[in-house]
Amino acid sequence: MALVSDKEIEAFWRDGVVVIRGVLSDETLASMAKPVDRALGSEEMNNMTEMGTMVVPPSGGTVLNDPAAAKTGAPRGQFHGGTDHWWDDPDFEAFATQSPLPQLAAELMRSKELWFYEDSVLVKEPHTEEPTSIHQDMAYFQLEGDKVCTTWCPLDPISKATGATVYVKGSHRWERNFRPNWFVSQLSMPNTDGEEVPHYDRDDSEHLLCFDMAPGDVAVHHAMTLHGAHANVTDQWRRAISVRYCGDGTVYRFKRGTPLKPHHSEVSEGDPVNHPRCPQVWPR
Ligand SMILES: O=C(O)CCC(=O)C(=O)O
Repeated sequence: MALVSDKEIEAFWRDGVVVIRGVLSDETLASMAKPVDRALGSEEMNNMTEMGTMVVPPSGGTVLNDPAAAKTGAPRGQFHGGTDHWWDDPDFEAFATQSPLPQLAAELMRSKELWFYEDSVLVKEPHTEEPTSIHQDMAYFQLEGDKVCTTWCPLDPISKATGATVYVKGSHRWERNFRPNWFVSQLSMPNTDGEEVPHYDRDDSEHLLCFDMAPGDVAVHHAMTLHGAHANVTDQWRRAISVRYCGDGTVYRFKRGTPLKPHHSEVSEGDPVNHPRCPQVWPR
């Protein structure tokens, strides 16, 4: 049975994002609460809040912490982010490969086959001041292709106040490559190629789409869509898992300055994706 309608497929390709309601069951969501907690406690997790204080010295080169940017005062929440938890946590692997997500992504991208690229955990504690910087996922992926997407799966109710994601409508069709940044500052990663990401006011409803979401809803965006998220100004946690997939025609394309995964040394530019670290997940 299809998980998405023709209208939803049309919206995905027109706007570069669509929210599919009620895709994940309560049971599936509950099964990911502990794994997310485990991820938060793991050493692989980055404290994005601290990374937000990073600056590149005017002379270029190594990124430093900017003490002036570290804020003081009332206790504030931290923004945590990490990737590839499935490498050593079977619960993340099951979520990415056995849940409805692969079928959902394949249907929306009209892809006969689908591969799993990466999972990410993105948690904003209560009162996390950092909005997520506007960025383009393709800048971080060592990939090229038109059928590449992110499924953003919140475990908590989402509104603008708790840190809803925002998407620049239709930006996946601009045919423009933007430099990757540090997610919490608009600062581009050093030695990377592309244009600087333009500034957007997150409340700019003329250009940006923003959705209230319930746990179980999934926002799927195209890898070329510019997007970010609001700060979490509430007393609630904002926990989300992103699972990233690629479909028919995707090949490896290495991007200068963008972090590599260990298995990227075993594949070559232009190879179709298909490696044990990028397994086929659809059809099952
Ligand atoms: O969760 C967030 O704050 C941002 C999510 C995002 O940018 C992504 O998963 O690609």
